[in-house]
Amino acid sequence: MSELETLERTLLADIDAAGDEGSIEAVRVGALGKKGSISELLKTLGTMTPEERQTRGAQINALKTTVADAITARKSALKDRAIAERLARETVDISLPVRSSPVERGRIHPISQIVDEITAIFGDMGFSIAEGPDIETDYYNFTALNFPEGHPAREMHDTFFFNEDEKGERKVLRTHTSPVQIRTMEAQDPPIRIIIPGKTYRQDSDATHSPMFHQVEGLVVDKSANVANMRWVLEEFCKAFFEVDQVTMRFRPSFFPFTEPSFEVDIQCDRSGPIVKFGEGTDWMEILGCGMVHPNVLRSGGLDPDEYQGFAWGMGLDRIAMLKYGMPDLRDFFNADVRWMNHYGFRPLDMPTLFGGLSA
Ligand code: 2NL
Repeated sequence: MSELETLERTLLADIDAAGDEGSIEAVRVGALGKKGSISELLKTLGTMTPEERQTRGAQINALKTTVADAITARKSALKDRAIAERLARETVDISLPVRSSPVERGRIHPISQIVDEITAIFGDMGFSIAEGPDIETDYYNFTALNFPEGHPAREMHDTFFFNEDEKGERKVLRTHTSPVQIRTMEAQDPPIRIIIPGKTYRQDSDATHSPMFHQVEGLVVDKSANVANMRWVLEEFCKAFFEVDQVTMRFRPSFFPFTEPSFEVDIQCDRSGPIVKFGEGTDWMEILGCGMVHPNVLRSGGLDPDEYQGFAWGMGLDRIAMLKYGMPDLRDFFNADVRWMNHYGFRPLDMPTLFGGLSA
């Protein structure tokens, strides 16, 4: 057997024996690499006579082609085998549950939950929701609400003012949602029964105050609205909201520029334990302010105070939400921390209703 035939047999046997892509590559380098056995043979062609080169050269090149083809075929076979093995090994467990949908995993922010609860309660009493702009004119935020120019109450609101516009007017971030009531009175004839949930702004920031906070105000205007009606509405609201059968409420005289008379309202509660309990106990907690709409405010809304009267109230939502759902720090409300939301948030499909329970 010639030297070339021996080499061919050895190489083909090595190729056959190579069990993975690493070893077949080693065979290729050993034969066809720069210093491989076949490459070394090709280098000897230069030292041969032309006749020798014709026969020997052809033989070496034939050997090279045979070996290269065998390597390619073996490589492809090994690749196929690897894929087949992987397919046999890897299985998809079609019985695994799919990841739940965002509708299941998402959470409703406690403030949104509180707004949904309050609108469910007042919606049931025949109120509708009104909304208005966060950026207001000085007129709607103050003047129309019976805050005279230069009155100290304007300063008390710690207002965020915009720079003067070309007309010399300074817009404000609304300090309460009351401008929406003025806009509603202008646009719609009594009877009016609306609640206004929304964002409000004051320059104040610490553990219990955020420069942006949430309010719900309410307004009733008709020909006979009175303090007794107001008291009933607010008591019904508190019973539904705190999910108790009875509440005891205390109406203390107070002052707001837009109401006369004005009251601050406390509800009786028990603060001795770790969480506040409503409808029992001997403590009082302030939850809202209210009053009969001031005649000047009715006039601002285009209504004749000799024909119409109304009552209104306002409550801050952030503190109420902290109380109802036991969240210790107001600042967490606005940190957008998904862990906090998973803990305190509400399931999106559990819409609060009076028949199904508000926060069950
Ligand atoms: C509070 C007190 C209150 C009102 C808001 C109101 C609005 C109009 C006319 C009359 Cl247009 N009143 N709103 C009335 C009384 C109290 O809010 O402590 N809020 C957090």
